[in-house]
Amino acid sequence: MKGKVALITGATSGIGRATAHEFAKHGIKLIICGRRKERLEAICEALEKDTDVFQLNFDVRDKEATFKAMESIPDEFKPIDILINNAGNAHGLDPIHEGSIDDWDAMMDINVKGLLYLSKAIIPDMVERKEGHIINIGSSAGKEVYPKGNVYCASKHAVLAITVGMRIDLNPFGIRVSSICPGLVETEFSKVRFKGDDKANDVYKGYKALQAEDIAEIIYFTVSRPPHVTIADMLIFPTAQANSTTINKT
Ligand code: NDP
Ligand code: 8X3
Repeated sequence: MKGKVALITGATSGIGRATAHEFAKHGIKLIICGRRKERLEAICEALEKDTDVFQLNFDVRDKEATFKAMESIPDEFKPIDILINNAGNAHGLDPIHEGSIDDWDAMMDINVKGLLYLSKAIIPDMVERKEGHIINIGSSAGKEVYPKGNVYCASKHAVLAITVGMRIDLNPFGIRVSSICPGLVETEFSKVRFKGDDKANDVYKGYKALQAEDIAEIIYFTVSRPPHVTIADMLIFPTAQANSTTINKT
């Protein structure tokens, strides 16, 4: 895998950041993306001990900024071999009749449309080269719907439908497409979902949640399979979790 190039969205935190570190250990060159510039700079500095890194600071909701960012990638970081569509979050946890339209817009614009913008910017070159691997970060929330999960679950169901669609349409070109679907992972996810409310602290209490590094290792495993092997879809729970609503808490 040494010398391959991976672009990771949402690399300033959680699963994306852990994946950047995991890839760097294996000498994969990195393009790391996120909105928080200071974090990008600090992460870049840490990763540069192990590999070459280029940072891109943009909001995936912004179509023009996304395409402009992709155009600014220097030749040393091309072609892009691996795209990790990871940027995303839940915003709010409310019954459908009480949900905020701003939250709904954020989830559909970031988790679904942002993923599509990145894909549109990067996949055509993979098609031309008949090579590449796209990993979309789905969720257990893309496979089931839980109370008050409504629009977040819808956004992740969409990610999984897009993943299957990509695998079908890109099949003639030998491009691998995978979805990785975690259950509860202890990241900044709940801080974002609950907008800083103390409720976020309770989500990972009373059991051992997945850690971002657990998912990063699985993502590396997925991209490092031999070229004839595609991991189409993987669902990963913490041992204490059986489904979205069954969690063995002490
Ligand atoms: P974090 O909140 O820790 O990380 C989210 C990342 O997405 C950050 O790097 C953030 O960067 C980036 N991001 C969010 N919004 C935007 C935006 N508008 N433009 C660009 N980047 C953005 O959460 P996780 O690591 O947990 O989440 C990563 C992915 O994993 C998400 O798709 C999430 O849905 C999925 N997931 C998470 C699970 C969990 O339990 N934690 C379980 C299953 C799936 P910045 O703010 O700097 O822009
Ligand atoms: C994140 C997992 O259960 O909070 O996708 O939706 S969950």
